[in-house]
Amino acid sequence: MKLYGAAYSRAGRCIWMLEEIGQPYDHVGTSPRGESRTPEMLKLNPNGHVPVLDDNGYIIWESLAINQYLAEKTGTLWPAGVQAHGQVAQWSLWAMTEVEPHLVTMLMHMLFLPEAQRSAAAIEQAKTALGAPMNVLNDHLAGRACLLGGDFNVADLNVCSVLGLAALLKYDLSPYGNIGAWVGRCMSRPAAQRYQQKAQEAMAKMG
Ligand SMILES: N[C@@H](CCC(=O)N[C@@H](CS)C(=O)NCC(=O)O)C(=O)O
Repeated sequence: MKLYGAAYSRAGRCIWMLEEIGQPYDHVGTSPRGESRTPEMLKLNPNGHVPVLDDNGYIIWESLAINQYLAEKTGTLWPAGVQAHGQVAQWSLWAMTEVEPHLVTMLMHMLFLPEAQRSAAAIEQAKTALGAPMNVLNDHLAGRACLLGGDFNVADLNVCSVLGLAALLKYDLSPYGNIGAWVGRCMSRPAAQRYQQKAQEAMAKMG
């Protein structure tokens, strides 16, 4: 099993999953400056993005799909039953489509774009738009320890790892008490701590 992508990038989501599985894996930490677009990498993922997982010649990309594949393949954090599998896909796709774009807009305009291209209006618009899905998640978590109501599973890992971008932005979770408590529980898992450690080390190396 070989995972490509820096631990501080979206590949970190899959590192968290691989750490939960607990089997040895190889990690190739590509730099964000073009290393995911070399001819070799484009053969693995024609989008030029990481993460990419190479499981003994079987190639899969898209961070949350990789995690779902790993969960089903190993039976780790994989709930039983077709309806639960539907819920895993539902929450993972929701996080990727309803939450992540707003966080990415904020990230770009708060941290990544050159100063002259940053827009306070774009940040405000994204923050406002994010309120709706955050309320949905906060309401859903009322009286539930985990997304599907039972134990922590890959749906929690996927959604929580997308919300990890909010931590990077120091996004105030205090209006969303259920989300804050759930994120705290998810991130205190030993595998999540190991992933965070790797992400911090990779970030420090990048300078
Ligand atoms: N939806 C994809 C997004 C992948 C993505 O955009 N990855 C970024 C790193 S976080 C990347 O590879 N950027 C380098 C590039 O586009 O050259 C996923 O979740 O895997």
